[in-house]
Amino acid sequence: MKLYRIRKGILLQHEKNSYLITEPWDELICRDKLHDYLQKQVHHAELLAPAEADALLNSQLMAPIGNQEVWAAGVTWLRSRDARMEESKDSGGATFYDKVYEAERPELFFKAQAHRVAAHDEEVYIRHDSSWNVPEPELTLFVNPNGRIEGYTIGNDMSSRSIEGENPLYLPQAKVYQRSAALGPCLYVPHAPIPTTTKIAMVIRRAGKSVYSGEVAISQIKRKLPELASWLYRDMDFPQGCFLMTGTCLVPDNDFTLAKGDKVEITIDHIGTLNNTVGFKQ
Ligand code: DO4
Ligand code: MG
Repeated sequence: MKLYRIRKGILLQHEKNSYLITEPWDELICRDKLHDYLQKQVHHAELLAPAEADALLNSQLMAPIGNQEVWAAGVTWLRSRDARMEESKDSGGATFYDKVYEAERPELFFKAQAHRVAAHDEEVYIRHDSSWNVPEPELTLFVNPNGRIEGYTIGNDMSSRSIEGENPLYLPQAKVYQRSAALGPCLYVPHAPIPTTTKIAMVIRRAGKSVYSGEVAISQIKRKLPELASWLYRDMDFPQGCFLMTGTCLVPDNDFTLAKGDKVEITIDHIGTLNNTVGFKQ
């Protein structure tokens, strides 16, 4: 089942049908056993004609987030560890990435509040004071207030490699700024955990031409998804639940940096495709 947050309410897609739900977003997604609850809603909700559902999705789509915080895990894939070790070798910071990849405690960092998050088809930003910028395509968990993973969405953890590479203590500036995160297009709520065969793919296009493409299966992640959620919920409450980006596996070569106008297309099996254009804060 897929939940799309639209200005008029919530559009629920189930077996090729679309329904309109008017319950508040935060209240709905925070329910335990969300999939079972949604299955019951199908009998009460308003059925939308296909053309009406398409029109709503094309004109009213928002990021699938209400009052939740967005957090992120880092260095959960070998490729991310290696890229970070390379970018920080001159600052002497490389060893920290190596250590955290092997450690029991994962790297977790605060990423965004909802007002800094871009929706599908909106612009994501690069910082004016950063010379080396990349998107990070990440499977993103929705963890409810009781710490249960109830849904999944696609996340883009936009990052400044020049700022993080200069000094790992600059991580919050490399990671947290206006529109440094994108989420969407929907919240996917399956009846069972997402399979490990699920693939994450990213294409970056410049002036219509592909300048990067890559694909990986989530089976290659170093840590278990519930393990990441349970570390995040240690000694912290999330009354509205929380979105947790689970780390990147696809990192363009070191000579690549994003430019204004680039189109970033991230696809995750079962969930869909998140499209964003790169820009700057005005
Ligand atoms: O250690 C810095 C951030 C790592 C990260 O965002 C990732 O691995 O995806
Ligand atoms: Mg990341």
